[in-house]
Order: sequence, then structure tokens, then C-alpha cells
Amino acid sequence: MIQALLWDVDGTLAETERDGHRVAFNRAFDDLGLRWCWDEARYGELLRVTGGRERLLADMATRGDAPVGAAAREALARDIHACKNRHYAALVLDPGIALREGVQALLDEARARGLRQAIVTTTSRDNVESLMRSTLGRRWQDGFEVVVCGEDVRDKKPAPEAHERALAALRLSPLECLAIEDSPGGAAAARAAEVPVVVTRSHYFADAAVDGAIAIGPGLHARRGWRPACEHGDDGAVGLRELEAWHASADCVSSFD
Ligand code: XBP
Ligand code: MG
Repeated sequence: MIQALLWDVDGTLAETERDGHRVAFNRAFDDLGLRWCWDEARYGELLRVTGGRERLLADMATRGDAPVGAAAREALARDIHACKNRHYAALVLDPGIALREGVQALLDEARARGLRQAIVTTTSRDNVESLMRSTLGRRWQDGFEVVVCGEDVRDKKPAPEAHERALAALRLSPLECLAIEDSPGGAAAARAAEVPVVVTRSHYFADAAVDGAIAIGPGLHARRGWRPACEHGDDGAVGLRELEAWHASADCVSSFD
């Protein structure tokens, strides 16, 4: 039986990357007078690096016009990131970023059934707060017993630390939990912590190969297109019944591409 759901944020709860974080980074580049721009394709490549500051440093390593020297780069990455987070907070309000289809229904079902829920992300706390407050309201934390963010870990996903911290705070063993992630790195993080994971593919990881998920599909809104197929047919959304069935066969970990 699942005791707790461990929710990833970016890509899983909401499609935040292409029209949220990416646009905010580009606005910050403008504000700071940098003639840099991350188009959709480049941002997709950079998503291999988790963490906004880390992503900036990875991009700088490929540019001729980045500052020379680690300290100067880190200072610039910090400034861009702070500015970007302000733009992100504005963007989640206007034009707004909605929860992905099917997310609210599963949050509500889990709450009604008394499951414990946690946020397990390595995104910065301010960005988590902006998104959650705008989508779930001022008291969003009431729905989550534990909230692990980027500042709480030394090693971001795909390292297991964020999930391990959540397990420790919940005092649960990995097999009592189910992680919900959207990316190969997120799935790898959960698996490294030995937590069974289902993957709801997001925009940037629609075709990515994913190792170690117990199930993978296009989103929580639809049972059609999931592997393994849902026992009760393709009509309707993915609910706790489907998650419990996959979780019960969690030893059948598969690779999906
Ligand atoms: C999301 C990330 C984050 C966001 C940006 O990872 O990789 O870096 O893109 O957020 P996950 P910050 O979905 O695993 O949480 O700028 O706050 O890092
Ligand atoms: Mg994610």
C-alpha cells in the first residue's frame, strides 16, 4: 500500500519550463544587458543540467562572451538567477501557469483518502512558492506534510538526496512511497533513493528514454497511452487505483523509450 506520494514540481505539477523559467531567464538576460537568448531547442538541451544557477554556468562554459574565471561567472549566475526568479514570479501570475491536467484531481483524491503528500524538488524555494501559491492558493502547504527544495540539498537531482530527505522527514521506507516525476533525471533520483516512480511525460521529455519507472504515460489526465496498460481500460484519468496497481508490481521495474 502506498503511504505517501512524493511529487516533483517542474514538468510534473505544471509545465513551467518552456513558457516560465525559459522566458524568465531571457528577460533577466535583457535586464542585465546581456545579448543572450535561450530558444526552445537550446533550453531543452540545457535542461539536462538541474538547477537554474548550474544551468547558467553550464551555458557560460560554452560561450566566448561569458566572464573569464569561476568567481566572476558564479557572481553573474547569481545575479541573473535572482533577476530571473522575480520574472518567474510575475509570469506565474500573468499570463499564469496552470497545473497540468489531472493533477488537481489526484491531489484531491489522495487527500480525501488520507494519503500523506510531499513536494520533492530541487528547484529553488522561491520559485516553488510562487507557483504553488498561484495554482493552489496561499495555504498550499497545508496539503503537503514535507516540502524539500533546492536549498535543502547539497546534490540536486538526479542525486537521491531530495527523496532521501523526504523519506527521513516522513519516517517512511522507500517502498511505502510513490514518486511522480516527468524527466529521466527525476526518475533516476527517485530510483537512486529506491522509491518506485511513475513518469508523466512533459513537453521537453516527451520522447526521452527513461530507465527504472514502474509506469510511464502522457499525463495523469488520461489512462490511454500508459505502459503498463491500465487494468480497467483506457477511459478516464489516472487515479489512486492505477497507482496502487503499478506500485503493487514495483519489482517489475522497466526501461521505456
Ligand atoms: C527543475 C529544475 C529547475 C528549474 C529552475 O527540476 O531543473 O532548475 O528548471 O528552477 P525538477 P531554479 O523538476 O527536478 O524539480 O531556477 O529554481 O533552479
Ligand atoms: Mg521535473
